[in-house]
Amino acid sequence: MPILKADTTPFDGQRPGTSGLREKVKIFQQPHYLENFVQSIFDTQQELAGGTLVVGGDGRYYNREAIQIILRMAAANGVAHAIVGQGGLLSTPAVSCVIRKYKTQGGIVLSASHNPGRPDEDFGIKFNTANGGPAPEAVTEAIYQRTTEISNYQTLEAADIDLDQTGQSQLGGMQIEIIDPVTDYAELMQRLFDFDGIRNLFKSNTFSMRFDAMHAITGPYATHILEDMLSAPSGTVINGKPLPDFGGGHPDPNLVHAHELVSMTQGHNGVDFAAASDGDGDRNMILGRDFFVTPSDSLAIIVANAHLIPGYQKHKIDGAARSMPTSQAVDRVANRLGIECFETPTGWKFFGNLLDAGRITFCGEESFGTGSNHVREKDGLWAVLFWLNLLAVKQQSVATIVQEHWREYGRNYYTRYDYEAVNKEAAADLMQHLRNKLDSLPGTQIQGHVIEYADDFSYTDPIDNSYSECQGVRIGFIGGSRIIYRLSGTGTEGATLRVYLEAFEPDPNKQQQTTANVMAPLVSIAQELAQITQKTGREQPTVIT
Ligand code: G16
Repeated sequence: MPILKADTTPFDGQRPGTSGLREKVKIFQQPHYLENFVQSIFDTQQELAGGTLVVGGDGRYYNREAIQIILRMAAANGVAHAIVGQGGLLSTPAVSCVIRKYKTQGGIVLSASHNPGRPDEDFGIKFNTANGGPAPEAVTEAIYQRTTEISNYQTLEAADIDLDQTGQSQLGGMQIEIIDPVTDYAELMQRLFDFDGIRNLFKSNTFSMRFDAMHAITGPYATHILEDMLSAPSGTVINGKPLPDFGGGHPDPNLVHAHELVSMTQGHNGVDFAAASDGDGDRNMILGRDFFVTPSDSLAIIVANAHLIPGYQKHKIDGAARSMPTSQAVDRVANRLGIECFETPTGWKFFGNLLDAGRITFCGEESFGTGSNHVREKDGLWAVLFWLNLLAVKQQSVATIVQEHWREYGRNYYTRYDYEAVNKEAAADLMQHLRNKLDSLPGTQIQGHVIEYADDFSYTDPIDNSYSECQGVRIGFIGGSRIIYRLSGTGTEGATLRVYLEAFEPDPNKQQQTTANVMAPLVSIAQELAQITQKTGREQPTVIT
């Protein structure tokens, strides 16, 4: 099969954001756009030639077309072996699992995560390195630099591969193996959790659960693991069929977009436990009856209870890490356990070195992501199984587990305000305005609160000393409250301003207030400090989580 060398010219703006390159489908469909980015991966990641590459995506619109393009280019660029999920499907944590299990040289994940998928919506591509994790900044930057100077790419003239049959086939000099997307991942979960205990919980008839796959990738994973392997009643998984448009929904597991699931937890007939995952299966939302567990609390509770879970009870926990805007609840647990706790910039890629070096066992982010050293991605179903295992051991409700945790460690009230599709210049101006006054803020009072520190977060990786700056403005108050301002690195329209708010309450008698009430003063301070309405024209956020 002859290799074709196609001429091309660079596209602007192919620098990966928080998690890969995310753009509108129409941008990806431009001739050469995807090809330029993929060739830049092959040009900079030399070990892929002669090696093995994992390819899969969340099934969104353009997934199958993109996989055919990538496979032809992989073969033309000398990749020896490609492992592809059946139907082009692989969840993000499953890609990580497969890369690690088969010791491949990397993987390509096709997803725009929680962003909607339709011809007029979002698509994305991300390269994961041989450790199974998202490429670190040095790698994404090298790929980006290559996209700015690219002049040709290599492909094959060949018919499409049948992605729907498992088994082996050949494309030029490359062997392709289509695998069941669930098997390897399910085996890993079985090794970590007490499946017998969880099965007994489902058999007890006193426990009910719903898992919302949001018509995205976790449908087949959750159906197989929960209903087939763990004997949860059929119907436990809802919206379980992955659809290219996610059923018209927004596959973001939060209180706003997973409202159908939230309503199933409400009132006397509400289920005991509910969970949802996102487009590519790496996020999770945990709910009890009439109860929402913040992702930050979930991380803290996971670390505090790891000794109860088979996969984590044999060894001492190495340490924990959270992204900077994530609440400090986990810091309190780490402190009690006498383990290290790291504060990293937003982006799962920043956990990779710490996990590889054995400095942390668990990590998580406020953006509905939790994970451990079992893979190098955050893992939605893993978090759900962890909670199921915990419920089976403790035989308590979700609310009781969380409230007891608060009594013991204090409660970090937490909320996030997102202002989506804001004018880019206005958002940049708002951040600059904040940065300009950072030096003058410490020691001043605003609406009765004294500012203790104000900075623009930077991070030096303790393993390779790589340095990342301008990672978000932090304003800390005496008493432990914090306001953080960041511009999202995953949006595809204008800019998204995120405002993260946290208040600490050690007194058990004051831990049952509503988050909205407790946060109201901080919300008002956040508005005043950043002049959000004046600068963006927005009176209200688009989404509150
Ligand atoms: C990605 C990253 C996460 C990050 C999240 C939000 O998640 O992997 O580490 O917290 O984006 O990022 P931002 O605040 O910049 O939008 P996902 O699930 O979208 O891949």
